[in-house]
Amino acid sequence: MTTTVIKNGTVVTADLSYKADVAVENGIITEIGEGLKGDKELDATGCYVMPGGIDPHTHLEMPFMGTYSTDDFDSGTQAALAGGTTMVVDFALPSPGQGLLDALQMWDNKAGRAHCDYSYHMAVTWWGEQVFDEMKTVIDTRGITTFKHFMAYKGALMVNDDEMYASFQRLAELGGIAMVHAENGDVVAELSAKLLAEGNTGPEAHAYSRPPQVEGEAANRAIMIADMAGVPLYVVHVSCEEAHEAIRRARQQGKRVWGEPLIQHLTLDESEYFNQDWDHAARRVMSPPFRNQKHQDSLWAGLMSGSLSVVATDHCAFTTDQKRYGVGDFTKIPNGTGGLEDRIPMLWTQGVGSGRLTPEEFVAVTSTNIAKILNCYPRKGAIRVGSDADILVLDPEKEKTISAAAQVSAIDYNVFEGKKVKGLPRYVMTRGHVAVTDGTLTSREGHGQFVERKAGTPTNTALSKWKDLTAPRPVQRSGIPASGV
Ligand code: DUC
Ligand code: ZN
Ligand code: ZN
Ligand code: ZN
Repeated sequence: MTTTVIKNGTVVTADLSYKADVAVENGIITEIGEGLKGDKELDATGCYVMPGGIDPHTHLEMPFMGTYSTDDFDSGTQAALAGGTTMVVDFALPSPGQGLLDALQMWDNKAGRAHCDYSYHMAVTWWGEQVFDEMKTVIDTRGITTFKHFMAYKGALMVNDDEMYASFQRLAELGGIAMVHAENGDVVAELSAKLLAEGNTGPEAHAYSRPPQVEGEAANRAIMIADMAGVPLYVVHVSCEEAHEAIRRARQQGKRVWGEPLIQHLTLDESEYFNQDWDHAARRVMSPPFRNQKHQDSLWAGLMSGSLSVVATDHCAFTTDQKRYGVGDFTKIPNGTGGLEDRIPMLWTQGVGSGRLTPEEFVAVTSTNIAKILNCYPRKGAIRVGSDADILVLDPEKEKTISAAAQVSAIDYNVFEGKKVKGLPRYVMTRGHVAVTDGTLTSREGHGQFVERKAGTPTNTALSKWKDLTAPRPVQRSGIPASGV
């Protein structure tokens, strides 16, 4: 068996930093110490040796808003590795009426191309007895324990409060974790219709249609419903003070609630939508939209104080041509931005480089915290003997200017274009395989493996039988292509 030793670096974990070599054999970290020898040696002099990034929020080749997101498990996971991320967690998304297991089969077919390890969250896009039943199978036999609920995208992905409450209760008894996309979909639909009726058709109207209040309201509501159901809650893409404040308060009260800001919301603001050309603004249309400085400061404060736990990307990349589906009607601009390749360098530069985060805190919010939340620690998110050798060797002196021309992602622009970053991968290792050496990719299609996760202890055993909701409404789900949502 060949042993690879990463030599002369500083190991950084979420707890502490120390000088040591790291030996890897057969995809696993086998020894950490000084003066280790191997068949192959990687020089990490002057570098930090840390757990590879985990991005718990991606949408690869996702059917959405009449098209598919362009980065798939092939290009998306290469982009991840190029940027120091060694595991992604993608959302398996059933079309309304489609079973969970059926949707997972579709995701398995796509994910076979992954260059790095991956897991899934399951989306609950509709509610029915089949979903109730299959939740147990998904958790017990597939090792998927996290279920996301869209409180927005009315008429397509959105679930109502009674459906959400029922689903949360089911998760509580199965030891799962509820996740929410927190935006009040009813209010967004009203605001969007009003803006369009008044002739506001451009991408800047997208931001006006989703003010911070719609997010704050939904985050509060989800937290209260989760509390009543007794389920832990993970709030994705927290973009504003209103949602952060709700999470902060819940945590202070001892509720198991986590918040996930995105690198985009931390580093890009709403000026990207205003007085810009159509393409520039549309390329940055995502939900929630970018906010102002006050909200960005709140998110940074959350990371620094620990009230926000994880930095993700919501990587959902559409080309300019796809964005142009929304010319004349901002509600038809596919929502989503890229970030997989840039999360680590951007957060290192603007977080550690600015002194807001220590290197250890950086490791916590890019890798270790989410590995713990998702119950795959210390296989992932750790530099420990026995852990998977998913390793980022980061050179804090290496610099570049981000540019679409040089990116791995398959789209034709980059929302971070022109940003200078300092702190880039020298080596990236995925389960022992060296996938990046100084910007050169040597990853392999299909190398990625699915990471199963175990459920936690049930948090509420009171309600376990399927029950029809008392007042089922005819929910109109229109305009959904048969292939997706
Ligand atoms: N937001 C986006 O911008 N894209 C994908 C889904 C989402 O919630
Ligand atoms: Zn979302
Ligand atoms: Zn998302
Ligand atoms: Zn190899």
